[in-house]
Amino acid sequence: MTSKLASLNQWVESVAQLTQADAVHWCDGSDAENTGLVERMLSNGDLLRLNEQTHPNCYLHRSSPSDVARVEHLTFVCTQDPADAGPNNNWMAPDEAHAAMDALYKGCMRGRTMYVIPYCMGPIDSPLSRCGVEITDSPYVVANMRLMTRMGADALARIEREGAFVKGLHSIGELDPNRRFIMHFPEELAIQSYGSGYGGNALLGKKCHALRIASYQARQEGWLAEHMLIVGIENPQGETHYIAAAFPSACGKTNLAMLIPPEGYRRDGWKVWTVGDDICWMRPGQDGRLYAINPEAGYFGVAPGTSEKTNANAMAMLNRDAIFTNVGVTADNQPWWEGMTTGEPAKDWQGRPYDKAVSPAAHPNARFTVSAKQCPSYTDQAEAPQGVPISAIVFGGRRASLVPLVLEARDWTHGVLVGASMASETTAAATGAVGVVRRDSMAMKPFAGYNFGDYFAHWLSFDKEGAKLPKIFQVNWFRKDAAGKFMWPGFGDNMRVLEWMLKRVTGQAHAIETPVGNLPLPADINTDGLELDASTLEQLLAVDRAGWKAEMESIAEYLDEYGDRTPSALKAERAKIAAQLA
Ligand code: SAT
Ligand code: MN
Repeated sequence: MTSKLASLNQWVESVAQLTQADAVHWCDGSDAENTGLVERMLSNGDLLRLNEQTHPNCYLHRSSPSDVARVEHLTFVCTQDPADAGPNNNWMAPDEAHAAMDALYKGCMRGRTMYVIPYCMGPIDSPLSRCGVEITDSPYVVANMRLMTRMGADALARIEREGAFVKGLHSIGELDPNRRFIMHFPEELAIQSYGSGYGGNALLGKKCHALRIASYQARQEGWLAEHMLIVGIENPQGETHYIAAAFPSACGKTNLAMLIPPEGYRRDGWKVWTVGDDICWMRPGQDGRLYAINPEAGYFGVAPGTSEKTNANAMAMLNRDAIFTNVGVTADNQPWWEGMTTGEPAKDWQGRPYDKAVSPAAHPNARFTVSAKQCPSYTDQAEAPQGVPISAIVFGGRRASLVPLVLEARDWTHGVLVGASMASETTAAATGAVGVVRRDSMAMKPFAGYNFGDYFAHWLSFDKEGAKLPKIFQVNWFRKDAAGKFMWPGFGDNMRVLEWMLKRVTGQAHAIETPVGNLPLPADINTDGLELDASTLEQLLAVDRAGWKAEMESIAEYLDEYGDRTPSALKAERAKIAAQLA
């Protein structure tokens, strides 16, 4: 098979030549195709079948032990001018990167089948969607892309109509950490990845396309590609407001997107609808509001910590048609990970007999892949071609101290500063040290495909005549007390904070003004049925002036890292707050 698009056929042909693939398979996305791929992976050990009674059509993939997370130090943005990639990215000259990648790709698919995956990020019929083609030698990648994107014949038809697509080339190579690169060429709308089979390094539609390349395109075209979940909150009056929320990887986006409200809320008629759990593309609509789509069609979520208590919706969607990567298994071959409230592990993520002293059962970054439609809180608004209108944008990091439970930005410019100065403790989603606080602007540090200074300016540019922009908030679910214990229960109880935000949006809730933003008083947060002593909530909502003064100094240094590219309006906003704190 080939396509009706000469440029696509030529590219596929040239990759087949370079890689010397044994066979070329154009993916149509059909069930029959998937069944064939699964059979093939079951026979070569890429997949293991899980308990068919409890988990029909569920499979386990054990990745190479040194290939379990994104590799930020091996991820590059290759623009002609290094300043366009910015200090927030690793940079390599495009010619040099192409030469290095061509050398790696040369003959790398000998003895392997090369799969051509046409995919669409976003609903097939949405003007906000964008398409790509990933070429890969990994059937595991094909099976995951089938769950994570709209993949196959319909996507190919759109690509043939539009004539343009993002070119992604991926080979697992030898899975050698010393021969591994994730390269982005935003000016060519191209991605080249080699040597890793793991999620964000290999499923090129996700972080590589939908964030790094898309953020670059979005700047040129006047929209935003963000690392945000999208959730709808329906109040007892039946009105649904949509919230887009940015958190770094492994900080609870999936749980917040699928939140189950506390009992009292459910009794009163509050409901939560899941549109997306990781990526959000937004564009101003005719009416000046921002409209968002989830470019993905599935969830690639962190398994450890997911339980009936923390995310019952996720548990309900994971008992059929799912792929598990690097989880443990019970004696009767059910998936198992730390935090699960039932069962016990027999084997760890590497297939060894479970021994707590040797390793956790699941790798801390173990993942599940599943179609979004299997989530009980899924809404068909996720398929709406025009997207959903966004009422509030939330920025949240993991901060043991300083940042209060919630604060509201005074206006858009202040909100952009709040997002730009976000910081968070690092997690197991990327290789490297865990728990180190670093700046992670808009949770996009690993994902912005261009200079953060330009990115901040792009955010500010949305504040123009006729715009009806969402309110911006900052949250911190991760405050710890002196004993190192989390102070806020989080999970379903985060609904209490969302309620305050939405009532601010509709003008029904109270706030006090402080130099760092508008905060609720403890009495403004609904604590019915919550076991939390008054002094804890007071501390969670307190503004530590001395701490914030130091934070503002540190933010000034951070903004300076982007030199002239940092918009002066942002620096002025920071200076204003620092002066008020003094
Ligand atoms: O980058 S992944 O897609 O592997 C997951 C994440 O880090 O958010
Ligand atoms: Mn993510």
